[in-house]
Amino acid sequence: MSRTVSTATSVTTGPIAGSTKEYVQWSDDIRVPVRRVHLSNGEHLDLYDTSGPYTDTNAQIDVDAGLPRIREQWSTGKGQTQLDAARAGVLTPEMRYCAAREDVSPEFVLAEVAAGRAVIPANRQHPELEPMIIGKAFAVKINANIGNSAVTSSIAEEVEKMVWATRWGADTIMDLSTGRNIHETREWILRNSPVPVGTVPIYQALEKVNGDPAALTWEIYRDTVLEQCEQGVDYMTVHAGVLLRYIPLTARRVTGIVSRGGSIMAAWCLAHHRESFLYTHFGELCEILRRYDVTFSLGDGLRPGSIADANDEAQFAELRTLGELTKIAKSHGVQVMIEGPGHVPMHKIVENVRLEEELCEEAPFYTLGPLTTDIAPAYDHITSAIGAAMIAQAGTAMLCYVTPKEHLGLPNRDDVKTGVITYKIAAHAADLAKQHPRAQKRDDALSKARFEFRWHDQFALSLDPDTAREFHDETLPAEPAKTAHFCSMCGPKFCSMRISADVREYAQQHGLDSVEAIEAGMAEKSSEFVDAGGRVYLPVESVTSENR
Ligand code: IRN
Ligand code: FE2
Repeated sequence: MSRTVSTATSVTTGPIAGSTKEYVQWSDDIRVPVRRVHLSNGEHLDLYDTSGPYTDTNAQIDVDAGLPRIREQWSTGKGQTQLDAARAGVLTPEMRYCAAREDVSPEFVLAEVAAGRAVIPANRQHPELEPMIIGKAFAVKINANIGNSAVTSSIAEEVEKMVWATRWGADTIMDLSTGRNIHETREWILRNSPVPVGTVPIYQALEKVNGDPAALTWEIYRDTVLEQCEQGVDYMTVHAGVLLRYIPLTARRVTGIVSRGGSIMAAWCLAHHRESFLYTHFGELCEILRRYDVTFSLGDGLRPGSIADANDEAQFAELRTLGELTKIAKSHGVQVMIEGPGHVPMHKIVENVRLEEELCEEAPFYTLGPLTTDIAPAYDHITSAIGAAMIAQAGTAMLCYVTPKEHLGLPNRDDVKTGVITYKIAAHAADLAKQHPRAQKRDDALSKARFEFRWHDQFALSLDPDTAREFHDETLPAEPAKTAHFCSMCGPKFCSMRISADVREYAQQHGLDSVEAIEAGMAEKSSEFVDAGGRVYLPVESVTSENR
């Protein structure tokens, strides 16, 4: 291993409150992780789990040694990519693993991969990976971007951000490190990451030429890609759709080119007045990625960076080129997803999915939000989660998170958690709207717990049990309040949940069904009201504990 920098790192371990990490044995060679939520009524619910061994109390975590290399024992087809195998009708262990996690048949996974509607980003050199699938027929996934910049953050912090992001539900992470120690940072992240790791190789290539885009060459880029493939990167953003002739289309935009990779390639094209080397060498690039089964994430270098620029000619011209490149990549047996915007007002969101599917053969769409308004810096996790939920409902397969620091600075650990939880909400809301068969189970379990005042269960089933509990305990910290039939929002008298439970009880006692009970209860209340003088506001002295 080429790790020269010691991290002396410690990462967050231990189960998420109210749950344990379990493994469900699916077949001789495959056991899939679940987060098992234990409920006070003796029931339990198994949830999709992205957190790796870090939440397993029985696991020995040694960041220096890296995670167990589970895929080493698997007999993945020699020299075949997942796409090749699927097309040949061969079920790989990775496909079976994904099927088990998603609770669908392996044949269904195979069919979606073969059609290019789903991808399994799994570099042969990343044996620590717990494989996952990205496609619109499966649960919507989320990605968390981490990575240091030249100005801030150490390797240890980045490893912890990866562990932290996956703990809260990040399905993949992207290491967007720039500055020094890019290679070492990535090595530590990869050897410890249970989820696919994505990168944008042009960032490291740019470091190699001291930040001067004009000094980039195909050879420098190619060698960087090879270096990252060797390390085990599972998918790579490649901004190969930024063509020389598209650059003038951005001239009159409000925010020009906002993609980092897009602007690097535009600068290169203009400096040399030549077509992008990513485009002219695309076939060669396919052959490299194919050898490792690295998945393309074709970058949206011309995505809109403001509401004013959404769905413009530059954006859609690039998308057409990405469609052309999708076909080429697939003809080489390489898996592909397509990156999407950006900043898009709500009424222009669905059009993006429709066009992507039409132009790119329904390759999984992977979007950055989109932000639905530009006016809320510091709250762009919210402006973008609105767009993310909508675009995922329309068919986006993976959402790239946005943190509260978007446009403002590098996210810290708290921002990472906020971004992940916010995007889990968007993804899950979309799963519900798409009527994903398993999605509603969790809502139903939580609602039932809420209605029955099982506070511990409500916390345990929530996306962020720690914060839910903390908020509850701010006003009612005592243990008896964990079974009390109210919280401090409405107090004991005005709790709608308590009142409807009372209505049910009334019905049972009087042998009535609920509608009758409500009518009878209403009539009883109404005569109480009339008897008390028929006034909405009573004089203070007439208020007793009975009619308050
Ligand atoms: C996702 C969709 N569109 C862009 N992204 C992510 O943005 C991409 O996956 C990567 O994490 C980052 C690349 O940013 P630039 O280089 O396009 O700004
Ligand atoms: Fe932006």
